[in-house]
Amino acid sequence: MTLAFIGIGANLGDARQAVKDAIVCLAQQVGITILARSSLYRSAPVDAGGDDYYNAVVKLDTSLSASQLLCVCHHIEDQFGRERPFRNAPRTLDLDLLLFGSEVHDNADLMVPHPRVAERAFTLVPLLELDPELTIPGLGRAADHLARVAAQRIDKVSYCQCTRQAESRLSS
Ligand code: PH2
Ligand code: MG
Ligand code: MG
Repeated sequence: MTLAFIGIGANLGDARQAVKDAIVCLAQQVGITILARSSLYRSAPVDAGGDDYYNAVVKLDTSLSASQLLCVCHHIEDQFGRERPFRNAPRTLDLDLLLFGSEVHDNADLMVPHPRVAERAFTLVPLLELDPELTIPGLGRAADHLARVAAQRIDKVSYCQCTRQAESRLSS
């Protein structure tokens, strides 16, 4: 069994709902046990256009290999209607294999750790929420990379919109 982290992102269609549904979908896969999920975050697009993204990270235990897990991720992206018209195009769902135990893979089909995992607040911040002591193979302590992403806008949002609406009704 291997401990892995998957980054989830979406900024097309009902992106907020897609991130939540993707976690349910991952949890239903054979060979995957979700151990924890980060908060839901809203973030400004990095190296990309379109609307703000919704992002989250899940921590899971898996009996799959890294390439099998990536294959499951791509299959789920397809089920969510993912299209790839150009690099970093707005997307209905993006599932990125961020970390797979201590494994390092560096080939065109499989790059783990994700090459930009420590350069982006939308992956680094939720990862650190799940494990403040996390180390990234080849990069050391994840927390040491936070300063580099400090200028990237990212805000924690509630998973449940209805609760917030109810709260604001009560307080008004
Ligand atoms: N994904 C990208 C490119 N830029 N920006 C944000 N905020 N969130 C993302 O998930 C994201 C991005 C490519 O996968
Ligand atoms: Mg991505
Ligand atoms: Mg991707």
